[in-house]
Amino acid sequence: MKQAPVSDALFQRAQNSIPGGVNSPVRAFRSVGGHPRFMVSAKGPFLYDEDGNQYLDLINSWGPMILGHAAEVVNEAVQKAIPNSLSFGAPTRKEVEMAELIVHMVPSIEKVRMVNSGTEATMSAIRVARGYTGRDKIIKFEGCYHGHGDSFLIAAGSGAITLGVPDSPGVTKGTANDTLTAPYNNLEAVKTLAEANKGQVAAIILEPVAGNMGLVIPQPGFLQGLRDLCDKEGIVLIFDEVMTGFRLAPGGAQELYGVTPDMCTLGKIIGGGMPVGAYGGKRELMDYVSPAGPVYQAGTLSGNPIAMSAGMAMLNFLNEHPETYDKLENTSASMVAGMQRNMQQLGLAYTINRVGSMFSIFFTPEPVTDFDSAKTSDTALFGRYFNGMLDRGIYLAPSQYEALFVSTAVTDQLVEKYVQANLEALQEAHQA
Ligand code: KE4
Repeated sequence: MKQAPVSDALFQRAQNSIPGGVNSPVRAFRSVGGHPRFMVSAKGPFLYDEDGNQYLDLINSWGPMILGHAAEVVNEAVQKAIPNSLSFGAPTRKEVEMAELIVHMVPSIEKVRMVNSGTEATMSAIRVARGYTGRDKIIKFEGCYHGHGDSFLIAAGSGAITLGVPDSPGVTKGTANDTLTAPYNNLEAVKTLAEANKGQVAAIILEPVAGNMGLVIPQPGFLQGLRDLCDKEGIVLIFDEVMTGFRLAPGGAQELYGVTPDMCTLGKIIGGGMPVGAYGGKRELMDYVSPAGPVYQAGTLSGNPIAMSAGMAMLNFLNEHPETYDKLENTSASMVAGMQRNMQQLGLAYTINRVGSMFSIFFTPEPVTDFDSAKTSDTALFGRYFNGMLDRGIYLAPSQYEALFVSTAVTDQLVEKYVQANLEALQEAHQA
């Protein structure tokens, strides 16, 4: 058992001044037991905590650190920008260059607005859809998480389901009434909702590959079916690519699956580790955004020069090195193949879903294609497995309902270390 007395003491102390001792709920380890490790540094594939423990990182800041931690190309860009002041609150050349780069990389984006988080991006995108269509309702999918905006905390995934509050208190009935939900991968259910609310649905928003109920893959025809339905009904199709953007391909899941939404939201990798979100889409939609149009949205630190420097360094690298995605595919496929071999050896048959460098193991033998099937997982067993991996220096997402994110810093040797730890942690978790 890796001891972490300094982290434990810090966690105790943190509870006096921060709700739950953390600045984002899923970090608190509530669903897996034990106490969170307080990190002091990270480099490449490794995290280092306050007690000097080293961990192979498979969260990578929940996605952003696709090149591993403290990537030279990003750090150099930030160090170069810092002496010129951290913020102006005025337009800069970098924002124009960043917007042009995103337009170049992301198929659906003709114009883009920078914000400071994925939550801001999704909140703003549905406001534009509502302003443009004059309609009030949105359709989201059970288990998808689009940040903590009121409209989305209905059947929400990620930390909301991890902590048992998929429908958060504090969200008004009026707001909740305008959010309709359907099971992921169930096109008929969406068509029924759209028919029953004809002319009232402004947008359908989804994670084109879901990462917030664990990893759930869109079934053949699902994304295209939503595209066709939106075309038919005049509904704005929004892909929330905060997780998948720049991760599954330079142009995200919309490039990988060849389905182009009307708008898309971005975050995580786009900032290279700095707080950045963005929403963009067709010119006719984005020209509704203030000050070009009537839909108001603003932000003091939007397009911040330091964040733009980090984000542009990251996106330029990914744009100029498409071979990065082949490397991530090979590494991730090797990790999952090793896990499959381990389960065969142990006579276990749990479900593993993977797309590119995102994957999840579900402690259920059922195929996992939506929220209900994800919830057949044994979360207590997941908790034991998680802690077994942590003890072996492997840092996983502390929830059954999250995806893992592989970075280019994971070497073949580290794949072997991961696979060996997986074997031992699976064995140990089943002995308890
Ligand atoms: P942020 O507001 O946390 O930057 O982004 C919200 C968001 C929006 N859309 C998708 C698809 C997302 O995955 C997220 C945030 N992801 C979670 C991880 N499941 C962030 C981790 C956390 O909440 O601490």
